[in-house]
Amino acid sequence: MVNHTPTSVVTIERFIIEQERLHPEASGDLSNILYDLALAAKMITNKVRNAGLVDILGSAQTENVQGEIQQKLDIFANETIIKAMDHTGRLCAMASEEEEGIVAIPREFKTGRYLLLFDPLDGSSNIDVNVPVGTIFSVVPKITRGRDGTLEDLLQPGRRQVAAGYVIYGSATMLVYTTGQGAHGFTLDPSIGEFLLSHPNIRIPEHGRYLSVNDSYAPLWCDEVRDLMRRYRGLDGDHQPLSIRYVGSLVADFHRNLLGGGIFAYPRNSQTPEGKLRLLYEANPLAFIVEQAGGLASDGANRILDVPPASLHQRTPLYIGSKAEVELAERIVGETVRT
Ligand code: P6P
Repeated sequence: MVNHTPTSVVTIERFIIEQERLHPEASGDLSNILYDLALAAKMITNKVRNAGLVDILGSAQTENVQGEIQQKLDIFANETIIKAMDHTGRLCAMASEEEEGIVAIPREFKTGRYLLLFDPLDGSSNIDVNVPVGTIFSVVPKITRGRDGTLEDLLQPGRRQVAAGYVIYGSATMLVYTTGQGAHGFTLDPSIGEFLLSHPNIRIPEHGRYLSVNDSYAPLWCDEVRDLMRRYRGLDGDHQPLSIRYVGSLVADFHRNLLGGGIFAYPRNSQTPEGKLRLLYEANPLAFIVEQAGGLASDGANRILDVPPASLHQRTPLYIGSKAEVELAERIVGETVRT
């Protein structure tokens, strides 16, 4: 007989408060940013779930409706986060994958001493085939004077993040975040509308099980990257072959590897010489989380969290996950990048 009674019910709000108590000097602003993000995640969850339904209803006009829904979903998620965050007095600016420039705090609202950078709905093209998608967020402190956040405040290396996390809208909705005291996962219980602690102190296995990479780019990779992928597959006779798992949704691939051990690789290639994924609101937040879980994140030569940003939507190659596999990538690929 399986006992379904939860051992202990810890809501994300209670967990955040307990984490805050570890820092008597804390003002509570960062905690409130996390609460507000959890609220936005619940609102986006609701819309993402419905989109699937409407999609079926809208199958007569598959192309238009689907296109609009995808665009609506991206825009809905973007607007939901902005509206949840812009009036709280905790932020002095935001940056979004959906917005070209800085998202300023309206003049009528107080500003605070943090900035939020986010990808509101990564992988939204997967919605119409019911593949998990995700929201990714990063929080950095204001380092300039004056009311408003500036580009200088936003362009800080990942090491300066004070919080980071993601929401995965999968078979369940989960929120995983860190404030530098470990990485913790919460699962949304839709019956009560609460995120409950389900994965405290996540640790990523040192050696991976999975390899997440889009092989179709192999002809565009340099020889060193192809050599690295052969080693991940055990074709060099020295390494245990990794199982291939590639969903094509960064948050879904990252989350599986975080819990089960593995490496997600999106190398630079001749079509995307800077890489595809974004440094500030995709690689940096996931790198903060994976390092807190005992893993690593690299661009092939430098740790992601040390890369100095030059622009808001800067792209980067990304090798992220279990320590052993990222270190192998740096050994094999790093020389090319450095020379
Ligand atoms: P490719 C989705 O479009 C995304 O930004 C990430 O979520 C995902 O990991 C990647 O692109 C997939 O890219 O080139 O393999 O289709």
